[in-house]
Amino acid sequence: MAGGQGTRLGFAHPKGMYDIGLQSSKSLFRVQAERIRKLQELATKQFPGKNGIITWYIMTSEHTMLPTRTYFKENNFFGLQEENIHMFEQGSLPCFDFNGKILLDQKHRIAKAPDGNGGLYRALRDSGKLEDMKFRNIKYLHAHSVDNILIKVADPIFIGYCALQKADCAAKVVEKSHPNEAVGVVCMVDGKYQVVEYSEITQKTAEMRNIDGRLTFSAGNICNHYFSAEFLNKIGSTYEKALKLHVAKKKIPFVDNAGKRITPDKVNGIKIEKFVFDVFEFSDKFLTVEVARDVEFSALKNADSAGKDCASTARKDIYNLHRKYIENAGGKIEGHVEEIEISPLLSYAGEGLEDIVKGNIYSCPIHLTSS
Ligand code: UD2
Repeated sequence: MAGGQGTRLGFAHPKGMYDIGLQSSKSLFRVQAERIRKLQELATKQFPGKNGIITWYIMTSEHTMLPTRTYFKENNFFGLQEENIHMFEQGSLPCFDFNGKILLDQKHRIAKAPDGNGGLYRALRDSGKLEDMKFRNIKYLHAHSVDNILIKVADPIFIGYCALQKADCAAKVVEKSHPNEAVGVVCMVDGKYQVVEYSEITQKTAEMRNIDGRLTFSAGNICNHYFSAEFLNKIGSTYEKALKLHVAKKKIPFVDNAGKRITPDKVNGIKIEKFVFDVFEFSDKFLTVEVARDVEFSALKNADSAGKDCASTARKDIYNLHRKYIENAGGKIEGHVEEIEISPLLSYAGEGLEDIVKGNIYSCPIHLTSS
């Protein structure tokens, strides 16, 4: 899911193009592409004679489609086969002021915004991707936000577990760190699995704790989901129309009555969004899988000035995880821990490092590459 506008980050290009400042200067898209390459290689090794192909469907929006496409082309699809990368565009919805009037972006154009990451289902259907999945005999899918630097793209363990359990839909969660963390919570509402988003939960509910002191609603959603292709088809044909619409109050540039374009400095209107997790309630077999935050979740949402969910925290989380990978494989790191990077082309999730690092003593910066 790469159709968001990335306003909090303040980056003028699609977020996937962002370089968080690793030694390799790899962008989020490149890191993800290389994880897919490595996984294909591991799959092919594991099942000789079979062609381990992972199809990558990338949802973009009106503003991110062209630059994303150009970026991939210019980078030669990061070594993946172009035919296995499919970009498709999500829809958009009009923006309103607080009196319900549609805002104008230009005198001749209404203000519109992407229809939220829940636009995924309609866009998959209308762009023919559901058909493509059938054609390719794809049965299982992994969907994730573009901005998690630790994302285990197409995680074979998650997908395999969900498939074995015959789940039609699943969510990875991490334990929510504090009541106001900007993650939804997976829970049951009136007997149905749902996510109550961070922007919609009441403070009182967010703060509820069990006797042991842990948050009552602690299953933090990390925008990391599994779907069976069958379920996506069911959503596309039946339930998509029933998806809830959510309201987000935002600063929306508009043309005023005098024809002047205004960029407001405070919230002035409403964007309407669908949320990707709103299909959970239509699932017949829904699973949540709790994962370790330090291994799987570090989101890039803000500029560094925010001090959280930003490039410097993303880098730090990569350094810590890759330090563990080296130590678990029998390597030692002396001195200050910083700037440790292992190329995804060398290791997808810490595997296969023993032969390279065992018995070695490293000091930072460390950059392990595949050649
Ligand atoms: C999302 C989750 C939240 C939590 C958090 C963790 C939703 C609705 N909320 O909140 O519960 O898991 O992530 O970091 O999933 N996107 C599109 N099209 C759109 C809007 C967003 O593709 O119209 C993509 C966006 O590019 C990103 C992902 O969806 O990859 C999440 O969007 P966000 O960053 O706006 O979501 P956030 O952080 O509010």
